[in-house]
Amino acid sequence: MELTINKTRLSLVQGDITQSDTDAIVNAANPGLMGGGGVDGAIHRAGGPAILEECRQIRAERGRLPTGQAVITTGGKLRAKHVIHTVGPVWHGGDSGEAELLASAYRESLKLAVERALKTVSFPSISTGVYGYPVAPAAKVALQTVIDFLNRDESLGEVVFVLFDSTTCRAYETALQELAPGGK
Ligand code: AR6
Repeated sequence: MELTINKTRLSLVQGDITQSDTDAIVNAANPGLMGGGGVDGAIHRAGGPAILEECRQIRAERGRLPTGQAVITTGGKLRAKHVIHTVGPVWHGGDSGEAELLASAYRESLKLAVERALKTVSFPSISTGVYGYPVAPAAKVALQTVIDFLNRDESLGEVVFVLFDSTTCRAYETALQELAPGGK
């Protein structure tokens, strides 16, 4: 499914984000930045040790990465030249600021991409795996945040959500149809 928001193509695909050839892919990391399971593990495995080495340096200089913030490293051996590492919120029932923190993770990732003059970015579904954020509300927050950003910033050419499984992909399609009717 894809549509145009202001000047930018926004698309939803099912797949493996490690195979994405956008300028950057976003990693659903944790504050330690030393890798983990899920998409984080897959990105470090596919990208090789150069990513972890840069994460180590960032960690040594800045300490742990707070939830909702983002940093950028090389993409190592990935097709994407860069990885933007962000930390989504752990789901605690929805009354602990989860939606705002999740929105911040998307916004800060997009800001970094724009600051580095990147044109294309892929996102996974941040927080909806190990961190337990229910996918329907997470999809709404993710898409609304990206749409709001693209309505204000015209420098990105394409934003892609690369969704690993069909249930997640369908949830994002449903949310996008509600937020921006007219996509195909
Ligand atoms: N491509 C795209 N999406 C993927 C891939 C892939 N290769 N692999 C998994 N996903 P999760 P979180 C999907 O758990 O909830 C890690 O241990 C997955 O199916 O990766 O933000 C970190 O180190 C799900 O839809 O991230 C943190 O400790 C989505 O990616 C913690 O997990 C997010 O699931 C972060 O948890």
